[in-house]
Amino acid sequence: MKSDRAPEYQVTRGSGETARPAPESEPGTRIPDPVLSVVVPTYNERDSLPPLVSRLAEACRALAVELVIVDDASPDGTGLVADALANSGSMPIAVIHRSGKAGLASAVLAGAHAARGMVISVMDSDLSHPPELLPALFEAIQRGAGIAVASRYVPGGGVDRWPWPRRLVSRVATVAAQIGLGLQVRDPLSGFFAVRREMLTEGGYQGLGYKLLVEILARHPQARVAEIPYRFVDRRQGRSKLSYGEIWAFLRLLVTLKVGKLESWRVGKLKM
Ligand SMILES: Nc1nc2c(ncn2[C@@H]2O[C@H](COP(=O)(O)OP(=O)(O)OP(=O)(O)O)[C@@H](O)[C@H]2O)c(=O)[nH]1
Ligand SMILES: [Mg+2]
Repeated sequence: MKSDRAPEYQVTRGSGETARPAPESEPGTRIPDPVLSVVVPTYNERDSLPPLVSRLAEACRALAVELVIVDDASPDGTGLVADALANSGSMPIAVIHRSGKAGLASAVLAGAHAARGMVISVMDSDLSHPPELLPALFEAIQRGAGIAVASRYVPGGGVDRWPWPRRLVSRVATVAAQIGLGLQVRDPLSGFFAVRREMLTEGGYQGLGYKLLVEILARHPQARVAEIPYRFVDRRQGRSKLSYGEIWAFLRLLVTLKVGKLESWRVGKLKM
């Protein structure tokens, strides 16, 4: 799916928009626009979303942050839970309701278009990604990194409670992306990262499957990448949405990006 056509969705912004005073604001002053937008795609994550929001609000107390939840009409009612959280006022939350399951990468791109922060962080809603790392990702961008990756595969990082076949698939896919696209990054398949907003709203993304970071890295080979270690925790609630279809989408994405890379190299040579 090409993601630069106008997405069909409905955005609701909860009362939390005005409920929490921003850090350093005078009592009674208007909450400033968020500097960090955290985009969280959800599909059947009813039980993990409330604890994620509490941990995220606590971890980001010192930042002007908004949460953008992108729900694809989850049959378990996650969208209603998201609306209730937005109206609870615990933090600024926007909820995007799409009409059906359309994939994680396209959900992130839809969230980025609705986000108002100058920095966008992306994370899963199943508590595999610790929200306590968000300030460090944000700071890495503030210090000049183009892309800040929460990385399982740098010293200090790792994966908890994954069976060996899952570890193997992750490692093989990582090496395929590194060799196939010439990426130096140790964890190019991470689903937990931060970038400047323009990097996600510039248009032309394939938005295929799960691995949006691979596409961002391939499109921005000159970007300075900071990798920050974290331990991925396997989900305890809900079920994985990773399917053979997603693996197939990943392979298609790699081939598309590789062909695009060869094409731009060929065009560059012809011009010389
Ligand atoms: N909006 C939306 N969210 C999705 C879609 N597919 C997956 N997600 C969300 O994307 C995140 C990652 O999906 P997961 O199923 O956790 O994938 P995973 O982390 O590779 O697999 P496990 O953690 O092992 O279950 C979760 O927050 C999902 O709810 C989708 O089609 N649309
Ligand atoms: Mg997960």
